[in-house]
Amino acid sequence: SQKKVYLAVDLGAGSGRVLAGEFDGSRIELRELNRFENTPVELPDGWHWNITSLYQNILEGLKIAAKEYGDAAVSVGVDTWGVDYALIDKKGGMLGLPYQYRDSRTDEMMETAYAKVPKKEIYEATGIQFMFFNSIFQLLSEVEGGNGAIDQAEDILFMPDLVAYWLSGEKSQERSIVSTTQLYNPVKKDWDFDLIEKLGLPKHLFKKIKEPGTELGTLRPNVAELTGFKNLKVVTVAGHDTASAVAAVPSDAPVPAYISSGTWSLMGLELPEPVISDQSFDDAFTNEIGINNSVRFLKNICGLWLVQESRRFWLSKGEKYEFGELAALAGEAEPFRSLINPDDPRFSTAGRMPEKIQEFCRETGQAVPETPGEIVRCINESLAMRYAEVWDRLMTYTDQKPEVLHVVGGGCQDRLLNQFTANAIGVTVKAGPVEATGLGNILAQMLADGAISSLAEGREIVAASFEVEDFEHVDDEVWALAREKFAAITQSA
Ligand code: LFR
Repeated sequence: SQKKVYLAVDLGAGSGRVLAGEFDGSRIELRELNRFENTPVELPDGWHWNITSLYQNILEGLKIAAKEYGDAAVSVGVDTWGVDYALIDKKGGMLGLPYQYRDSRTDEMMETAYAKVPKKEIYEATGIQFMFFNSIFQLLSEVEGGNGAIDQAEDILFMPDLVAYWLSGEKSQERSIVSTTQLYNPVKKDWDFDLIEKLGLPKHLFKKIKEPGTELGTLRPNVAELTGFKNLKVVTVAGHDTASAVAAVPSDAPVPAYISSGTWSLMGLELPEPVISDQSFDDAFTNEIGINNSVRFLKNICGLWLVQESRRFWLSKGEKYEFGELAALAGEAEPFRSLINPDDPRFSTAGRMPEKIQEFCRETGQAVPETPGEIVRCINESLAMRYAEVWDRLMTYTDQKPEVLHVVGGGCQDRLLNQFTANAIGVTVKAGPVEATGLGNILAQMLADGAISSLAEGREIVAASFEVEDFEHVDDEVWALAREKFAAITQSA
């Protein structure tokens, strides 16, 4: 039968890509059409995303797709990282470059918010873990800072919605990305207007929420002409990258367990309903929304940001290392020499990463890692320790102890980390697919197009189409000892 092609624009905090998913009726074959770096820029008012440069790279990818596939291409969907947004004026223009979520303008905004609405009340309304960069705190900083843009804004478009708007001319607010704002109520399944009002945020910005898989239209005439497409549809997908990644986890378990591994490690369970309790508040678990209103009950763990930032630091000193090289060096380094708490706040901002890691080790009275191999070994072991800690908390929320942990996304190529993860937790790690996010994006389009009739069917197709690699746990007592050491260090630091 005739192949159908679905195009995925997938923007991560580190890099972006345009992918084509060729579906022959039983399998998906993925092709990468364009891949590009995502490098934020520092301007006098702070850190921003270079979104127009990303947009040009997206158009380049679409041009290649038009040449390659023409009318066989059905639609395009866009997913990105969460929480960030552009404010839009009444003519549809963007009011300033979107801020990068790690920018410091949200400093102190958590306290400002809690003075208006108690922390616990915000959690009960939204079920979202508290992170300084959530849209709730970014927007509050604009209102409190007397930022002119927020007063002029007619619309707010989150990053995937912004790109879909530039492609189609249609504005939307899609449910999965909306759920990352911490202004969405997953029980009411709508914006929490109570919360929005109490915080003094402009209510008119928050519109009717669209489902993933909604057709927005076709490419704008200018975009069609530029790329060479005639009738390419633009469809909302699960616009939050993590939602798309988890949609493509090749699992048929009733409660899939996963890590979406990239800049962040998003570790959690997929549940049918949100869990918002005193315990989930204390444990700081989040309830983000996916396709069919499924819930990603998870925690953000610092992730390979630690390696990305270390690599960037070494590069600035004239030492260039590929990720594979660093993994090899880490593999040769001495085991369990030093551990860090990956989620220590000092690691959440950019810059000086190897030095910050050394400082942490010094302060906690451990051997100080010096070489890139020692530092990346320390990061990998520490991440595995942290995964095990979060896993133990997660398991208190389900009776069905999962025997398998799926690791998907770019970070699942880190084989050393996969093995450490299996050992530290005592489960089988199934690694892959690498492009889960792009695949989840494509599955939402296939659902919209009727090529598949359920997400379960989509997951079966993913499982049939892509290799996953199993990592069995090695039950060496050094891992149990290391976990004790880790607990002591993270409590003392
Ligand atoms: C991963 C991710 C996480 C979100 C973080 C910031 O790319 O989307 O889910 O917490 O980026 O938006």
